[in-house]
Amino acid sequence: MFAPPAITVAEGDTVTWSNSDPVPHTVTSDTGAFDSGVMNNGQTFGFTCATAGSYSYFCDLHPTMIGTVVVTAAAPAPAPEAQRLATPEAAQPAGPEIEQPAAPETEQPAEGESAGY
Ligand SMILES: [Cu+2]
Repeated sequence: MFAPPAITVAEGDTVTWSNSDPVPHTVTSDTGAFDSGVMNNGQTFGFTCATAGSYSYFCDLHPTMIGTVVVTAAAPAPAPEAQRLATPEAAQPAGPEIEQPAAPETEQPAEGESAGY
């Protein structure tokens, strides 16, 4: 079996399968996006996920073995204007930090706890 059966990666990542079984397997895309061919024990196969999408695959020798690679789109690069506005000055705090006193409720004992009898 493929483990894990489903994996999510980002565009540009490479997924590598390795066959740790004593019997041969393949990693074969349902749509022909990739096909490892027969992989014997210890062999590996890598697929670079250049395009976002969902890629179902199976083992050509054991068609009940199935898996999915979900490729998410890479985050868009920041616009040039946004980069110009992100100056070091804007990122610094405006002044000294002010410590907030603890809320009084948390400092007092629960009501009735210190009452005598
Ligand atoms: Cu197989």
